[in-house]
Amino acid sequence: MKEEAINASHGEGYRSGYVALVGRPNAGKSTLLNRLVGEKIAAVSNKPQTTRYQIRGVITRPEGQIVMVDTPGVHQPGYLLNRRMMAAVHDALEGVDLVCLIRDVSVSTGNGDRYVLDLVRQTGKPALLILNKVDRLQDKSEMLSLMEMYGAAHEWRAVVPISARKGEMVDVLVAEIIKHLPEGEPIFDEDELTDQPMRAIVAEIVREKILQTTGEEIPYVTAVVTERYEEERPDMTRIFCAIYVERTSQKKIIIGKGGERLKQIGIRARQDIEHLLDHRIYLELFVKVEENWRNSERALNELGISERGK
Ligand SMILES: Nc1nc2c(ncn2[C@@H]2O[C@H](COP(=O)(O)OP(=O)(O)OP(=O)(O)O)[C@@H](O)[C@H]2O)c(=O)[nH]1
Ligand SMILES: [Mg+2]
Repeated sequence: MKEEAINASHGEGYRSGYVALVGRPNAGKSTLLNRLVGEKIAAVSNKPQTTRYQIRGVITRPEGQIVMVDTPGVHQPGYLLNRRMMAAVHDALEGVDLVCLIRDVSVSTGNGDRYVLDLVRQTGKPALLILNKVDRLQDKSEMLSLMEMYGAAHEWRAVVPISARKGEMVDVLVAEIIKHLPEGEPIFDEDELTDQPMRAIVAEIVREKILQTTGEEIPYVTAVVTERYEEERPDMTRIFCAIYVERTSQKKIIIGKGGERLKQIGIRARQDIEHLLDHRIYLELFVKVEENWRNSERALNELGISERGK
């Protein structure tokens, strides 16, 4: 009886599976994930190396379900933090049914792009090529040479030009991805959007606001952890987040003159978190100095950036 009910709801030919989004830093992976899920679950910024661990988003359609795994941008690791970020990429590639290479069409091809291409080829898994940021191209024919180059290097199941920011062609992309997944039942409940706990999403939103309101140096030395998350009433959550930096001078930058920058970070983060929770919150942020946390195993473990990249 139960089986019949499941078949009746999903029908034959329903497809589901895990899909990895890989690419260079800044290619627009997290923007695409948020767009497909319909909520902000991953931090986005114009600074490279924004994403630090795997973030899974669930996209459910009548034809199938995609569990999309967003990964850190591929880069050369320096600190232990960066080695763990790259471990997250390798781990994601191992665990998925389909790989999506996402390429920013508005920047020229470099060694990093060839490296990512090799990484995808080495998996031996079916792969899709996503050409992102087409809205930034004056002349769409510029894309032809990219298509030629990538087409000569690998046999793609499909090549889909999109704008993740504007949402152009993303429905076509979803349909294409589902087509290449194995037949199977949904992996997550329909109303689940991510496997990330709220505490982690909140920390990422705060970090995003820091990245968006500070200059070049701060993003790399900042980490955020939600220390307390108290659901006081159904319509009121109290959240306390610690912002880690490596030096007192960096702490001063984040706090800003008279506390102004930290206040702005808090206001912006609160708006997004309230939108996500659909009720008001109390958000308190404080800045802590932890020297060399990027090379500290203990600090990284506490921040949830584990060896397996999850
Ligand atoms: N014009 C334009 N900008 C985009 C598009 N998609 C993403 N961006 C911008 O590109 C920047 C990087 O976006 P992210 O989504 O953070 O990129 P990412 O690939 O997740 O980056 P990492 O996490 O650092 O690897 C942000 O400023 C986005 O707003 C797009 O389709 N068009
Ligand atoms: Mg990202």
